[in-house]
Amino acid sequence: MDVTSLVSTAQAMVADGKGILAIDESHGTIKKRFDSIGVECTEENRRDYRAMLLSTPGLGERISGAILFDETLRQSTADGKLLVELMNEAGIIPGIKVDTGAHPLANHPGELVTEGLDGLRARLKEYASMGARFAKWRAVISISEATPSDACINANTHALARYAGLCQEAGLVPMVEPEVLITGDHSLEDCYEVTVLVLRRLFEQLYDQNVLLEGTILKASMVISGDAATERAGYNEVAEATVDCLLQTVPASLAGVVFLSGGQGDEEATVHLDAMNKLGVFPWPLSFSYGRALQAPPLAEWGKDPAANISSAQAKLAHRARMNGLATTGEYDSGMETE
Ligand code: 5MM
Repeated sequence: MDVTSLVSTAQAMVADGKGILAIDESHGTIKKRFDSIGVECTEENRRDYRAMLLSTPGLGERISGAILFDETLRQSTADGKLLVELMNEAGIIPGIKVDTGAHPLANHPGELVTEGLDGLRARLKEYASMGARFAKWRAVISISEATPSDACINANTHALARYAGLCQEAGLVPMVEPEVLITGDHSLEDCYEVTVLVLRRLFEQLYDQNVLLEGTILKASMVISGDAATERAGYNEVAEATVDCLLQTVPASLAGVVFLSGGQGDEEATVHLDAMNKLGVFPWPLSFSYGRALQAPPLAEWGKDPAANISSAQAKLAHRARMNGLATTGEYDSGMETE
């Protein structure tokens, strides 16, 4: 294991003022996004959309890395430049989603387990040879009266730790993502309780698999009320509960924590991150790895006219990246949204 390189890549991913752009949608998910803007989901359109995002002028000032889907890592722009090359020139670290999706967990109705360990060692070797420097694996945990079960938490955190070990063996920084879903009418307190259980189990499993935490990034969900809860907690409550939950569970040696947006509005996700970073200094940087919360405005703009709206869509992405970059140091203010 090349400890020095893992640690320096992980630190670069959470450098001050920067975060991660998640554009690793599988074909089914990107189709949903394209359907929402009336664009056909072809390989060429997926390439053009993602190339448009990655070639945003100055993106590397606020985006340290981007998570790609397998197809994107192999693609070149319309004029023949590999997207990985374009990213390296822009100072954006290439990452890759390596799980093969969440599937029903046997004997546990409504619960999912993320698959993809079979053949992973060979896939990681190939991805590293193609220029990927970090990898992501997402597990999903749902909250309801009957879930999550211990079996679901154990199976998912065990897989995350096995994947993380294989990543480090291949020289890739693992980004471990145990997403506690926002879907449901649960309270902030319910979310806190489940997230503590999941993160405790995750770090036990990472420890068992000898995973180097200094060369690992946690992609966490915020502690937040369910999207159908009648009384949803406010920004400061979310920030305080999330930070408290992390302090209870995450070892100080971890390189950094980046949040997913998980269905929050784009400005809402920025305000939450900023509110956490305004609370003080923590053992690890708190940053972002948003998919929808970074892409919603540029996607909508590009969808109006994909051929003509490249610069205006890029301006939307650059703005959200800047707002979130400021939130990583607690320097965001909602007044900046209209500047
Ligand atoms: C960008 O969406 C990612 C891929 O999702 P699928 O495998 O379901 O197609 C997803 O893993 C994403 O990286 C994270 O969930 C964070 O994205 P959000 O939109 O929650 O910030």
